[in-house]
Amino acid sequence: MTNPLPGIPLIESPLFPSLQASLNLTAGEARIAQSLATNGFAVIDFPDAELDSRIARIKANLAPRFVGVDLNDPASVKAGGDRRIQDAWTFDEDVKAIACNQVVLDLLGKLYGRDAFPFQTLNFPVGTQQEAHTDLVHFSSLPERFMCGVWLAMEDIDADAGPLHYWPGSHRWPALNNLLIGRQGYGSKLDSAQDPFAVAWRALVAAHQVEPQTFLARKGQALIWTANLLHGGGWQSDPHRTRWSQVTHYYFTDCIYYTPAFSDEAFGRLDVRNPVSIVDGTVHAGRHLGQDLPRRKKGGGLGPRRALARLLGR
Ligand SMILES: O=C(O)CCC(=O)C(=O)O
Ligand SMILES: [Fe+2]
Repeated sequence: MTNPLPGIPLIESPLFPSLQASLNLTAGEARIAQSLATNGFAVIDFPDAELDSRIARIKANLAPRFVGVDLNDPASVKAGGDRRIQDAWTFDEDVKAIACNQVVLDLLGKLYGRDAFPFQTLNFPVGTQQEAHTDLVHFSSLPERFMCGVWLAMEDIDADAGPLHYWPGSHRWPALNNLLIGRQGYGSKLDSAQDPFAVAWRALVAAHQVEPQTFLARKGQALIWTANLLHGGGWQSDPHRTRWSQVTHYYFTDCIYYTPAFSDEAFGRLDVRNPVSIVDGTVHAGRHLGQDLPRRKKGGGLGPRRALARLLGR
């Protein structure tokens, strides 16, 4: 069947049930697809025969780099030390190998209907206790939702270590941006890009009366989340626990990439991103239907508004 809605990721499409037949999914892939479509997340065993040794090397390499943190006493992290390293793939081959896992890339490509590429890694030695959010307010695309996260447990994670939690089905709630919350964001400065959306997310949780689920992961399990799934880091009730984990954020090809929190779509003012593929260093400046997003030239070139208008053929 030809897909009449190629601008919606396959697993998020209302047409997925009829499109699925032409995808030749294995039974395992079909289970993952079903979980992503229904719940907005799916749990997998991370497909890497060398995973245990990679994890051991990553911990040894990264532990000394968390400035101000003694990982024999994880409570020290709460006293102001680093709790994450962004883009360790630039100096750690094992972090990079996890981000570039070919089985995961092939799976995501099949389930979304466009090629996936990893563009950011985050490594955590302890729980983040990050407020509930969707990744979509940080990393969106045109068309929408061509983004996902893969969160890997690098040790067994108990309830008191601040596990990942998420609201099943919340990926079907409105994809919040500044238009929806009545805010102008272009050029604004925020300590955290997700802060202005917190009130609306709380209201949506209350309205849907959905309880969060907690991922009590075994080492080597991973959770794929869709761009609009509400998730966060749970409360770490035991400050002495580590919670080693890696998140890789993925985009998909042939999209415009931008940050909704700092954009005003109504005025055509997009905070455009040019994500770099961790696989091969390719810069993915936005593209739509194979056509590049015209670059804004300094001193009188195309503004984002004219650029978008031209891109859309107007
Ligand atoms: O690991 C966590 O607690 C949350 C991380 C997260 O939300 C993210 O990296 O997008
Ligand atoms: Fe997130």
